[in-house]
Amino acid sequence: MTAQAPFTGPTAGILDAPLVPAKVVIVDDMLPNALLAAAVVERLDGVEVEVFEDAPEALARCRAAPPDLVLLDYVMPGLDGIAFARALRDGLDGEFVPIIMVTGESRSGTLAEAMAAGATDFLRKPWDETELEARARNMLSLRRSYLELRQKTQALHVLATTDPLTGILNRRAFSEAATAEVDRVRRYGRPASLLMMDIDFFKRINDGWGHAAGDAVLRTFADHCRKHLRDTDHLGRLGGEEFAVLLPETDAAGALVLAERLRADLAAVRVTPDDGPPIAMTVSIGVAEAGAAETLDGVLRRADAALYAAKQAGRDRVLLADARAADGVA
Ligand code: GH3
Ligand code: MG
Repeated sequence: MTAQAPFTGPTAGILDAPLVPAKVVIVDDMLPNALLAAAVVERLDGVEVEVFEDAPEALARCRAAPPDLVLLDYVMPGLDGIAFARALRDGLDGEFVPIIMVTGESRSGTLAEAMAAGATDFLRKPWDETELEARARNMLSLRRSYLELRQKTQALHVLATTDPLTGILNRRAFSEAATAEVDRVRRYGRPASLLMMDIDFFKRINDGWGHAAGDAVLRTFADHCRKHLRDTDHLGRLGGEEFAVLLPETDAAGALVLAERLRADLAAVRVTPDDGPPIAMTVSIGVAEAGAAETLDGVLRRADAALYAAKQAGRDRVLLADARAADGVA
């Protein structure tokens, strides 16, 4: 099984990703031209320039690691500026990388053609140094605004889908992911199972050791589950001390094995808050395999009933839901 990455903060690694140095790629089959332009662009603060004489090689580089700006010659043998711009735009999956098309071509329509192919700006040869510098600065600032906006959008997405205490999916994000999997069961006949998990006598932990210790137990519980699950499994906190896992491509037998392993290993875990003795916990788990025509609500209801039965039977145990209910049999 592949362990999922531990939670280190809701937006860690997104908002603090560095935006400098800015990478500028210059593509021109005439090396002296490219070097002249490089000398000008390198004057800008925090800029690193890479020069390419070979357009296909430059395109491969830009697709593998999108730069922050491309200065592109219009007329080149093999792959010209228009074809390059088009191929780059199509290969970036919506990512915005500004392109300044550089050309001595004075034919009318060249500008419109370059823009239609994906160029953001345009510079006529022979170019003026201050004009090149100003256009490069503008395009880099546009790219920076784009990257900042993208980071903030990604961070907002994480905040909207993550439970802040544990870092796993919140109820809404879990429901969305689980609904998609249950739909796959109906459409393609693939198996999927659901675990409903509830920590036993959690109220006693809160009452005995305080809310902060209770929170530490919840975090440890989520980390423990994360470690036992695959990247393709969906783990969510439905609220309080109730958690759920949707296991794609897993039938009831497989889900029972996993649930039993989670339960048994968790009973051996100890949470050690700063100023208290180690705290042990147990969990009760209800397991249900999605029926061929069932909705997520139906699977959740059956798994919940099995969880309730596990609590009634003494807690710290795994019970399988009644499969007949999934077929509409009362
Ligand atoms: P059972 O074995 O039947 O599940 O008993 P229980 O005590 O675990 O269940 P009960 O539903 O009675 O208590 C759940 C408690 O969880 C009550 C509530 O105050 C607490 N709780 C809910 N959300 C949080 C949270 O985010 N942090 C902490 N520390 N406690 C929480
Ligand atoms: Mg409980």
